[in-house]
Amino acid sequence: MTTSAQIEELKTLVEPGKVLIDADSLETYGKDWTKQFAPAPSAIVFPKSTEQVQAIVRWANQHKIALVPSGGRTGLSAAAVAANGEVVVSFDYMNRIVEFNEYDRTVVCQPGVVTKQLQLFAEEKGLYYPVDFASSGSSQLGGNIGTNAGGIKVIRYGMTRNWVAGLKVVTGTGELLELNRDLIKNATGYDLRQLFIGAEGTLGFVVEATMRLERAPKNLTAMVLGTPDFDSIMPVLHAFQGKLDLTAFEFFSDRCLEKILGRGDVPAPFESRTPFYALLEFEALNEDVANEALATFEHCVEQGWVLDGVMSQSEQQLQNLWKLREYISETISHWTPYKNDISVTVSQVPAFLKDIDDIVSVNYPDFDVLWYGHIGDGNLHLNILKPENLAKEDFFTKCALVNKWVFETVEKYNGSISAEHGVGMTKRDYLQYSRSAAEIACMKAIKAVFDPNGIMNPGKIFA
Ligand code: S2G
Ligand code: ZN
Repeated sequence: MTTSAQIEELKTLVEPGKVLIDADSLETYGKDWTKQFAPAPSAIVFPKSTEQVQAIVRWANQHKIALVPSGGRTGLSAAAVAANGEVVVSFDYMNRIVEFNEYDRTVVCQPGVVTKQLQLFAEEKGLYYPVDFASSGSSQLGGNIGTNAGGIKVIRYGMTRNWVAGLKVVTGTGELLELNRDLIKNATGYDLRQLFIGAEGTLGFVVEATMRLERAPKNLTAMVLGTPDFDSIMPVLHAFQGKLDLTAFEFFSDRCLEKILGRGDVPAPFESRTPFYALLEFEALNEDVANEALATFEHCVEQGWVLDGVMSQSEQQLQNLWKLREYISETISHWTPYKNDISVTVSQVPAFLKDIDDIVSVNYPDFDVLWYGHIGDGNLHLNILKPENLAKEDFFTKCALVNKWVFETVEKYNGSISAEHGVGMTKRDYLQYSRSAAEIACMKAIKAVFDPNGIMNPGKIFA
């Protein structure tokens, strides 16, 4: 635990009032969206500059005090949870968009810039920041980079790492590294920038990021298609991918739709109900593209892969169709769900999902299993709602077994135990299901290079 003398010293490194130790602040800033770990930091510090971050890291090295980076606190792997007396470094006051480069189509941002803030800034410039997900209204770029956030547009635009042109990080020794210098081409050895993206703050803290922007998509149009079973979704994906340049291909089960319609604020996509739904999106650049989409829809109906469907005819309808998918996570959070975020190669998705569905339904037939996710990039979100009559502890004990079955199945399919939410604390004990011992040894060697005293978000990714 940090001593009061050390806290007093910490206060001298930042502006007045930028170190908090009251119970509410410790509770609020010591956690993220996971619920398994009790937040217990010793202090929250709010730097306003790179120099202050460097001073904090040097102070932490001197006293061997662990630091936990904190952004929007929307993480789902407990990577931003401080459960062991660490000092939380919040980037809330490093939240400026510093510079826009029209010709480079890049924006220099501080880590505390909210994802939605960058998206809106890009729109004002007639451009587009294409990494999007349900929590973009409160997540921060520093956390998006730390997790290598993915979301709903990965099938066309890739993950956060595809959009980082340059990165300034403060390493675990307090050194400032300026990585890649915003260059498009730079063949001068290891691309160290990529090491810090997805490292969950365990190698260093992002203090500035130059983000690339894309041309704005035109006339985005969505379709929701009802399918008779899960296996029909992949031929639908294949059919549409062969004809259209998709910007998204998502799926969700009818149980998810049931929960969404129960909200009362989102209209059903169409009259009928089907076991599964695909939501796809494309740019209807002209009449031909829209007709191609309709022809492909007809083909899928003829093949029996699709039973019903709708295409958005307006921006409002586009938004309403997206709400069916984007509201799922927040809506079902009321049932304290067991959550998992896994991925396999797209071709293996049907067999993989069937294996897991069979295991869970055989062992726990009364479990309410909800499937949804970014099936176009092989990323599935398995959620199990806690049965009313089952105590939370008993439910999560049973779900620990589900975890084991899920990760054993992931290993069998050479998949990832964490597709986009990161490892944090929730999955650090299962890393071996997706990474070899040799890989883990290399990661630990890299950690030792950048954080020799092990003060940068310790206990995340690996214990
Ligand atoms: C999604 C959000 C978090 C979750 O909706 O795509 O990544 O798993 C998720 O509910
Ligand atoms: Zn997701």
